[in-house]
Amino acid sequence: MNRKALISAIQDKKTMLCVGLDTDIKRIPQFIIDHYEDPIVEFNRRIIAATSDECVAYKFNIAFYESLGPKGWEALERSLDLIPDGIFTIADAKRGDIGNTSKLYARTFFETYDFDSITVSPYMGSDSLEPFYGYDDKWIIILGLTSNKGSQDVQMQQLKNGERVYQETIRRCAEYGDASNTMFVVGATKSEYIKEIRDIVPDHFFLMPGIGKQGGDLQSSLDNGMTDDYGLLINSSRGIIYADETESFDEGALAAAKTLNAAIRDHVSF
Ligand code: OMP
Repeated sequence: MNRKALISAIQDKKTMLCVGLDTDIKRIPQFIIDHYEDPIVEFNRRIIAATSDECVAYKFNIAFYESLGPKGWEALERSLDLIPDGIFTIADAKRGDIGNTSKLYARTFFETYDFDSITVSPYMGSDSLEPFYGYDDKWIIILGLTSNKGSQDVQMQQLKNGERVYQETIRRCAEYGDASNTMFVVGATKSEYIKEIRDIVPDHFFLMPGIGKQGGDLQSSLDNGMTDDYGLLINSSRGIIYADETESFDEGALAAAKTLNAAIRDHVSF
């Protein structure tokens, strides 16, 4: 999906919500486990059917699928096929390796599986990300300032030039591609830093996880991160897909998505 289509989807649906399909076999209601051959696919099918009018993106955290071995990869493929056209898809795989290996990661998620985007770690530098750029209308989502506590350990460290590691990382990585094929992960739990990151990369989309279970602040994330083109994908995973763990979990997910969208629309005019 290209940038224009993504922006149009946000405008049409009046939301920048991304639903995270972090589908944990241990949290799937028992009746799904008992009655369906592939409980992950059935759970995702119901969540997608309930929420697809309420979001512009789905993010598959690959760990939840690959941890199940071949059945997990099959469930990933079948679930990806269930995403309606016009919705942006993210392989949250956080890959990155020497170029020769990254080429294969790119092939996995952009060819074997037809995702619109992949999350990548910038730690190994430009040659590790370069192979992901060889595709039309595909996106690279680079870890910028992550939502977790451990982001202090390296990302927040100060360099000799006075910049923090995450600032230097974002500045450099912005040069590998451009705002039509590159996004940055910026945690919603880091709202005090979002404005300065926005100053470094005024046009790039940010993928913002951390709303909901991690305690990120929606209002300040929107206030500090939005651009004239919206510029944000706001992710919520557990807060939506496990909002209700009963048999009517899909209705619970829809209600949670609507609540989040109402909060977004309170602050954004589409
Ligand atoms: P919830 O906390 O359940 O909404 O899930 C957050 C999702 O975003 C998980 O799939 C995380 O792996 C992912 N994530 C973060 O939580 N923090 C980050 O800094 C980056 C990501 C990510 O790249 O998506």
